[in-house]
Amino acid sequence: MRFRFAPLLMLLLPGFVLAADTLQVWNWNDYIPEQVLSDFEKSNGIKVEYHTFSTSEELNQALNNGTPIDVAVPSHDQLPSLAKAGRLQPLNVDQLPNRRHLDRGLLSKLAAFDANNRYAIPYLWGMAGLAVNVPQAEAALGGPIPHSWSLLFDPEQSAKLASCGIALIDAPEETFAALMAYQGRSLAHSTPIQLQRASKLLDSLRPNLRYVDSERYIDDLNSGKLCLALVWSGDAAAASQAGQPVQFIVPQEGTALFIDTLVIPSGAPRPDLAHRFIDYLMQPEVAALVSNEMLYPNGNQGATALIAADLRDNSALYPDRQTKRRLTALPALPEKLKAALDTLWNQFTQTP
Ligand code: N2P
Repeated sequence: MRFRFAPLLMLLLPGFVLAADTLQVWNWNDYIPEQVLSDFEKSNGIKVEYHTFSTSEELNQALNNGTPIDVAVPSHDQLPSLAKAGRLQPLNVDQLPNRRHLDRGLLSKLAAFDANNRYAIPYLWGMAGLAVNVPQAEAALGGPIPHSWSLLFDPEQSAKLASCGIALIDAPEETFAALMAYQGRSLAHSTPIQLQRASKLLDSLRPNLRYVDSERYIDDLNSGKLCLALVWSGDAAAASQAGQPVQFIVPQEGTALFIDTLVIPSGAPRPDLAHRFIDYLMQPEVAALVSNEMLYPNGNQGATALIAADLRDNSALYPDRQTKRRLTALPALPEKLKAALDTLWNQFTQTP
C-alpha cells in the first residue's frame, strides 16, 4: 500500500525520471568548477559523467577508438584533423541560443581552424609560458631572471635551475613552439628535419628535468617544489593564488596561444544533452564563474563585466596589447610534421 504511488512519484522526481539521461563529458584536468557541473545536473535533471585528460593525445585516442563522448574539449589546432577524420558533428545553432553572447573576434580567429565555426564553440583560452618561483630561481641563477626561454633551453641556465626543480607539460606542440621560437624560427614553418635537429637540444636537457607531466606540476608549484616549469597560464596563476611567489612569464621570443573548444563528437550518444550542456556553459554568469575559478579567459563577451577585477588586470592571464604581440596560435600541423613531432616527443618522454 505504502508504495502504491511510487511509480507516480518516480515520474515526478526529476532525479528518477531522468536517471537515464546521462551526459558523457571529456575535459582537461582542473578546467571546470565542480559547482558548475552540479548546478547543471540539478537544474536539468541530467547526470554528468565527467572524465578528465591531460594531453591532446589522450583525447584524440578516445575519439578515435569510439569511446562514447557527448562533449569533448579539444584545442583549436586539433580541429582540422578531427573534422577531416569525420570525428565531429556540426553544431545545431538553433539549440544554442546563448551563442549570441560569444565574442565575435575570438569566433573569427577560431574560424581559421573551423570554417564558419561549424563544429566548435570557444570555451577557455590561454598561453604557454614559464612559471618561475622567483626567489628560488634567483638564488639558483645567482641573479635576476631573464624573461626568455633561455631559462629552460640554455644548457647553462637550466643546469643551474635543475637544483631547485624543472618540469615540462606533456605537450609536444607547445614545447616545440617554444623551442623553435627560442631559435628564431616558427613551428608552423619548420620541416621534420629542423624539428629533429631542435630535438637534440631538448634531449640534452633531459638530465635537468624532474618530469614531463601535465598535472603533477600544479601541486608541486603550489607547494614550492619546482622553481621552473613550462606550463599553461591559468595553472601557474593557481600557484600564485596558493601563496607561492610564482610568476608567469611570457618569454620575449614569443609563445603559443591556445583556444580550447567545446565540440560534439560524431558518435555522441546524446547530442541533444550535449547541446544543452554547451548552451548552459555559454550563459555569461556560468562562463564568468568558470574563468574566475579556473583562471583562464573565456570567449564570452557577456561575461567580461563579471570577471574579477584582479584577474582582468593580470596581464599573465589576460594579456595586454604588448603581450598579445608575442602570441602565435598553435598551428594545425600537416600530417607529416605532426607524425615527426609525435615520434620525437615519444622518444624524448620515454627516455628515463
Ligand atoms: C588546464 C589545462 C589547460 C589546457 N589544466 C591546455 N589546452
